[in-house]
Amino acid sequence: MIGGGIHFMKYLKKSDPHIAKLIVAETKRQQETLDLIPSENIVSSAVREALGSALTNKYSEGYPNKRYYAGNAVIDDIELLAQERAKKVFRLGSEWSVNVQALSGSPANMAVYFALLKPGDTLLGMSRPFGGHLTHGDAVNFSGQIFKSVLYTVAHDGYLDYGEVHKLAKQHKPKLIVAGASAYSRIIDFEKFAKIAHEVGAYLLVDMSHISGLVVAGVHPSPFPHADVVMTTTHKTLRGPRGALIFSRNDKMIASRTKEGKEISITRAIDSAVFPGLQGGPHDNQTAAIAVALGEAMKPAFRVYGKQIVKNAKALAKNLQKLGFKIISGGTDNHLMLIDMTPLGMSGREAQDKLESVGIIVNRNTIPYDTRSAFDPSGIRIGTPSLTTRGMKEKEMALIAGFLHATVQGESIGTLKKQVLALCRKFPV
Ligand code: DSN
Repeated sequence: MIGGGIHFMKYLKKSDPHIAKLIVAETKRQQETLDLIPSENIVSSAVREALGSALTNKYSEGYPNKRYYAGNAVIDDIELLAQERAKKVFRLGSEWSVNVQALSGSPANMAVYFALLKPGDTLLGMSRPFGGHLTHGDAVNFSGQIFKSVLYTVAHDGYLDYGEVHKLAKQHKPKLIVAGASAYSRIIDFEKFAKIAHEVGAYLLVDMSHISGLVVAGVHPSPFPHADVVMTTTHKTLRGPRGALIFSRNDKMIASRTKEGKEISITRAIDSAVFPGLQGGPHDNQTAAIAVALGEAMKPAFRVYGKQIVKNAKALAKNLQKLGFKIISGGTDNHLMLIDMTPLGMSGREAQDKLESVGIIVNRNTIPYDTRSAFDPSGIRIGTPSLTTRGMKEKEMALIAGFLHATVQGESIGTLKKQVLALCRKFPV
């Protein structure tokens, strides 16, 4: 059965069969392939119902109890509940506030930068080809164009080099240090980042988008004891709809942008940067869906889920290594890993295409010190959040490692495709 039961897209199928057909095709693709892209996940039907609800019809510029349009009493309750749950999930005290309106991770980071920095200020972030994110100061992104970005890398062993971060911070005196990654498989030591930030008088932003579900589950150290601002997207290991949360310390002050430059909390500065600085009306259906996902993340089952993501990633890495794959840094502590495909005689792009032909979905990725381009890099990035949501465990990771190996060895595409499909059917979305 495709999608959500007999009523699935009852109206859409009638009113716009073309789009309905495409949605069915994509749903089928998701059901019949193994998704190893570590930033993707599968949301619950409850999250999807909230996303598809009447809340999409409302405009609610402003914040709870301070809206510009009438008719927002219910929306206020929803946004306040989302905030309350976000703080509960990460066990935060009254010194933390949270903004739930940013539309996704990049606009959320942009809001943080616009709140804390002025154009031309220096920020220190992780270099994208070494595992960082575009918005952490990359030259092709606003973050590397509006601000002076200085980028740290990882050492040749694939681990973060905190000595290098310290050296660059002392040399460039950034106003903001960004800790967080999108292709780094090891624990990030937020305490070390905070020490460096304090020494040079920088704010510390932790972008925990990739690992926030692991933080909830207690399988990655929490950034909250150390950071001034913590941003997470809601759709990765946290398993919610697309969106973002910006947590900030409401007891830390900054000069406002007004002529008088009076001191305001960084929370207020971030709220103003989100609205009216960068966005108009929030997506209230998305806010409700985030609240639903946070409600799910509060349940004991989510902790089990987060732990299993890491167990599965470790099992996958071990099995792949046994089969001769070269995993960057020699393994993983979290939900993902990078594989250097060049010893197997292919680029990341070739590997991505071959794997897709048998129904295994990965993304090509640069590896540290890559000599190839981002468009045709040396590696692939794989992870386990989505497979774990489907209920797969260590046994299936061994099977999947075997599929990856057989595929890159050039075994029969038809046979492998059938085996992948059989596994997908055993663990339906
Ligand atoms: N595109 C996301 C990822 O794959 O990590 C980050 O924005």
